[in-house]
Amino acid sequence: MGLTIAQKIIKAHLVEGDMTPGSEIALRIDQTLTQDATGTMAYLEFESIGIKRVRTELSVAYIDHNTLQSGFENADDHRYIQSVAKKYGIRFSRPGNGICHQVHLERFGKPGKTLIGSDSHTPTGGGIGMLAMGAGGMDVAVAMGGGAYYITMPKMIKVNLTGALRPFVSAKDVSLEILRILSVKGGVGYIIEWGGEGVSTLTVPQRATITNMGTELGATTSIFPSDEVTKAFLESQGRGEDYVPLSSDPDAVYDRIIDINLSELKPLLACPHSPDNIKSAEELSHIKVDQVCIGSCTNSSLADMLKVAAILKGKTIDPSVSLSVSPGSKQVLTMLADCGALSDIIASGARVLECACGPCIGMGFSPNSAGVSLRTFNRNFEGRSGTRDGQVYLVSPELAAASALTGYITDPRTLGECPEITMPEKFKINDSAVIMPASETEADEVEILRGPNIKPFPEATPLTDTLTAPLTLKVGDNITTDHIMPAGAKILPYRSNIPYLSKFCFGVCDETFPERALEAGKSIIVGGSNYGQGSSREHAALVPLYLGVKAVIAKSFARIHAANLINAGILPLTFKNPEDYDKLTQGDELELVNLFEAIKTGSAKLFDKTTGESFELVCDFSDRQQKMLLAGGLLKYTKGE
Ligand code: MIC
Ligand code: SF4
Repeated sequence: MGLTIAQKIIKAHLVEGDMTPGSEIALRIDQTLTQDATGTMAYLEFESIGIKRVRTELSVAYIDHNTLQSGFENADDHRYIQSVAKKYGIRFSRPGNGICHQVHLERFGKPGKTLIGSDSHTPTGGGIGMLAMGAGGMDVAVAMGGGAYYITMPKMIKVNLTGALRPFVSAKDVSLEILRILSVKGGVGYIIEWGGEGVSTLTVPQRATITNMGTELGATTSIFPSDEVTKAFLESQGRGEDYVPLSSDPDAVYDRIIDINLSELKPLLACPHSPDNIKSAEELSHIKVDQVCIGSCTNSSLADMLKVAAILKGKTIDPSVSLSVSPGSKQVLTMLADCGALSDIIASGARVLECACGPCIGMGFSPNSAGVSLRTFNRNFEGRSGTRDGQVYLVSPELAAASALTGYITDPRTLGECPEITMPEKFKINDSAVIMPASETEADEVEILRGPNIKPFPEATPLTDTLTAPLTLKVGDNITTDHIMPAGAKILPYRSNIPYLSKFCFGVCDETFPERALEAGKSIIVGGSNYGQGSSREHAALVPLYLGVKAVIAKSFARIHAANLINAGILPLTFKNPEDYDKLTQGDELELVNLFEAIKTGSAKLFDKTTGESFELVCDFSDRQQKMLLAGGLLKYTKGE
């Protein structure tokens, strides 16, 4: 039987397990990336493993999230990460060099390689034919130490593309269309492979926009073939030697095939507050816009910025709109400046921000009260923008620029002729903002610089046979890690300080939770389906661990968060009968007995001491996960404690 592209890369990197969907496999990891909001924790964990040098082909530490530096905290964390990178053999991408995924695509990604990153949008690398996955910081730490990365062997969806995008229709609209078809849960347990004759019409940055937002489908990752377009992209980046062709076998088998005709797509928007709440621009043209933000790892390539500049050229934005533009990398910004397009953007009235995540993670640029904000980003979860009642719509750069001009949601096709952009044959290469590590001989002399913001991470305790604890919080479906551990300008600087962060845990759902959990000492959380979707932040597991959460019972879990819970020694359990969810009430006293036996057999009994009812739970863990839970989490298991 033939293989898909992803299966070929998996086969070439398989160190344990067999490739039967649903079973656990271990993969050798060629490259890792971290960003600063998850990086400090990942490097503290790496240090605690006690390895002298990273064992990957390439590891890069990016600073792109916490660049506001409104106090000493971030600057200290950046220094810490820079010193760790120097000592342990990791390249350090300075603040200002750009958003990790954009820079990685430009300068480091290689077709056919495996990449894990402590950021959920690491699948952006699938645009260049990498098997790139988001992971918790601890998993990245272990991979840097040469350890394998464990995942459940995914099933395969193929999206068969035909036709070509029409003027003013964008790769972002392809992402929104697949979200409309599959929903934020539809990709869970799958790798999404993009194929068909339409693929050759898409550039690498367009493909990367699509694989980037595959994260919003809950997919393990998304991947494109590596073809002549990939080759030309690598050559334009001066990296022609990194090219290898990659395609699926003609008889490769997919679990599901979805057809999308690119020629039939039109400009779309994801409406508040979920990336799968899709409507067309035509339907929403009456909505007044307060703010427009262009950038993020989804839409900040040179081509995206050039399109925006061409639409804005010679025009002024509507007086009631505030427009921000954040180019994805220093390379993009420099080239925009060199060709004059940056002047067109500035002249239109836009506020040009630095090459970083910025507004996407609520680092400034929060909308006004109940403000309508159109963003070329990938997530519009409630409160993520920093304004609790902000109404965030996810859109293409073309739609964003058009709406900034009119002040209303505007189908860019109404602007008339689509401006042509010319892409350069060669990109401007200047890697001076990537600092190389010390050599192995000099590494011993490098001192690690720790600031007072860095507090030790909480340690998990080994599983006990009986767990009696109150249900301190019951939440609904599609709870994101932004609900569990919010980000934003006020909180993000404390990513290295779990005790402080804990005050904000579940703040969007129930501000009283942290106090209640601490008072209870031990507790259990109940959630609906797709619990923990979104960001890879392991803080969404480490902070509950700090607050004494021992188990989360849900209808289903998102992949990275379930792994983070187990890594932190917290039990993720699912209801055998999802309707039992309705029978549990916040405040009930719950009990789980014979847990040692239960994790072996895969089924546990939950006893509700308050109502006297009992329920069946599924606790389907691999051998390795069972050992991790018994040891008290991944670090203790890795260190053999
Ligand atoms: C995000 O987009 O939510 C983030 C911020 O990039 C996160 C990582 C984090 O929480 O630090 C992600 O996507 O994993
Ligand atoms: Fe940064 Fe936003 Fe991309 Fe996350 S989604 S990596 S915050 S740009």
